[in-house]
Amino acid sequence: MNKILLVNPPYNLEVYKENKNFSVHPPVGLAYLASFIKGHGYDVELIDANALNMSKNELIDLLINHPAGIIGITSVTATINLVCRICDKVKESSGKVLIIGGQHATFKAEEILAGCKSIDYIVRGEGEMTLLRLLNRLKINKTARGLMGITYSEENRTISNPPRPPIKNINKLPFPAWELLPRSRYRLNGFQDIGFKGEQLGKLISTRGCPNKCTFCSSAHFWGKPRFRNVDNIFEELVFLTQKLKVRHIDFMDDCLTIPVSRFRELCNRIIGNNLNFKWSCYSRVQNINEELVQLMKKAGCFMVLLGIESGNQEIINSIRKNITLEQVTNAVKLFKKYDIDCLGFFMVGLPKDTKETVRETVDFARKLNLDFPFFSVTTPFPGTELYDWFMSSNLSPGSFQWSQLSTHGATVYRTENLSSEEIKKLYDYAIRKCYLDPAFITKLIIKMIKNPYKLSRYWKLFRTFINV
Ligand code: B12
Ligand code: SF4
Repeated sequence: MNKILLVNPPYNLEVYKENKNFSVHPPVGLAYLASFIKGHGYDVELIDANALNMSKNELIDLLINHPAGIIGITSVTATINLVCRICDKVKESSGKVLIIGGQHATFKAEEILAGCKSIDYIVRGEGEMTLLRLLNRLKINKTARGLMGITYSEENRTISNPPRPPIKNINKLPFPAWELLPRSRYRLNGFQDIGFKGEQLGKLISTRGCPNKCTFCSSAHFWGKPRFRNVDNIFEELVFLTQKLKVRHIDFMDDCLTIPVSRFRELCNRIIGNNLNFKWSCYSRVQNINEELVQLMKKAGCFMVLLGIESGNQEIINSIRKNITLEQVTNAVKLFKKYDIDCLGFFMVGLPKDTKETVRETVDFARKLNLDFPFFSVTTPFPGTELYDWFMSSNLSPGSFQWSQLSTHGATVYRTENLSSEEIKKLYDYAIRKCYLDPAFITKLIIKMIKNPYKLSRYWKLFRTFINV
């Protein structure tokens, strides 16, 4: 049987020109695919070239010489150019079957195939079942004709088969194949890392999708109606991670772990009732946060929450359909701080209705909240979002541009009716300087460093990276 190799491309090094200060995350999506197809008898290997710090050329050599005849690579908008360059080189020298999947590939499948002839198949949307069905076809030399979820080329035509319905019961999926990942390489940045160091970091995702439909986010379009794993199933994975892999920090990657709140309460109580000895962090929304819930989270071992706040102006928040109020944000942050749970907040600069004034309000709000760390991004119209459709159909878009020009840390093509690309970039720099060079923020940072010397060098390096804008 043909061996299959799944690949996480080296984006830290090749896209972000990595400075070693940021996090290194496991590619959980690929690890899900690996365990699923392995469970169906396929011989699979996973190369996390990102974590292994490989260069593009080292990876290309490895792929060309690897015994696998089928290679699957993951892609998001930021990495698609890199993935296409890798595919072109590998195809040129080896003729292997090349499959790509992931967020960007899903929303831009036909465009990708038109520009990158070396890719054989694009798996759109949720990958497990579609990849398995495709491998089953390839095994018996059959084409992808009619295979749901696949885009491919046939006789110089690009064909997009109908989408595949999502897997109904995600409790039935096998857990990600951690055994195929270089576990000691994974770490979070200085602000999120609680000091257990690489080996013990675990990631878990218990939901596919999000019930909300923020205009800048593709989650609802990608995953469809949200599907939730049950507490028994999540707990089984927690036991596996903590007992078998000796993980001490679990980062829940759900778009919003605290929804639905009944499941979340049950999960916290299950963790409290069993001594698994780990701490955890998660993304949360602010609407359903109250004192009783925060107390429960603390008791269950939560040490950090990440909140999508986006703006400090209520009208801007309403315009992106975030469905939260500034008052809810303030109350939630106060409660998390009261129970000594670190609070990280995400903000966006250059939302469609933003003006210089509203961005300044956002920065003031971020400072007033007294977060442990405020993160800012330049608004970016990713395919699959309402923001993208708006941008592309407006007269603001330059029409054609490189995907690499869409960056969450600096606008080069994106602009709005009120703000030019240059103004957005300046406002982003302003936000960073104003927040990170604030004496109160620096004092807080120094206190944290003193409390946890392990973090000292990592905090310092990250801080330098951020202020170097
Ligand atoms: C964890 C996470 C990260 C982590 C780790 C990323 C990783 N490689 O796992 C970090 C922090 C590094 C990260 C960074 C970024 N991220 Co991120 N991230 C996520 C998050 C929350 C979870 C990813 C995940 O594991 N999902 C669960 C698994 C099961 O899903 P999956 O990875 O998509 O894989 C499934 C399918 O896509 C498909 N599939 C995927 N790859 C392949 C490959 C093949 C061959 C096949 C057949 C199928 C297939 O099958 C898988 C199983 O069903 C998602 C949101 C989400 N809920 O998915 C955003 C998300 C992927 N990130 C996003 C963004 C924008 C970014 C950044 C650009 C942010 C930034 N400010 O820089 C960077 C880009 C990083 C990069 N690769 O260059 C966007 C992507 C939008 C886009 N069009 O690109 C998302 C969708 C968030 C959102 N809703 O807007 N991210
Ligand atoms: S930004 Fe967060 S809350 Fe909004 S749709 Fe995306 S995942 Fe859901």
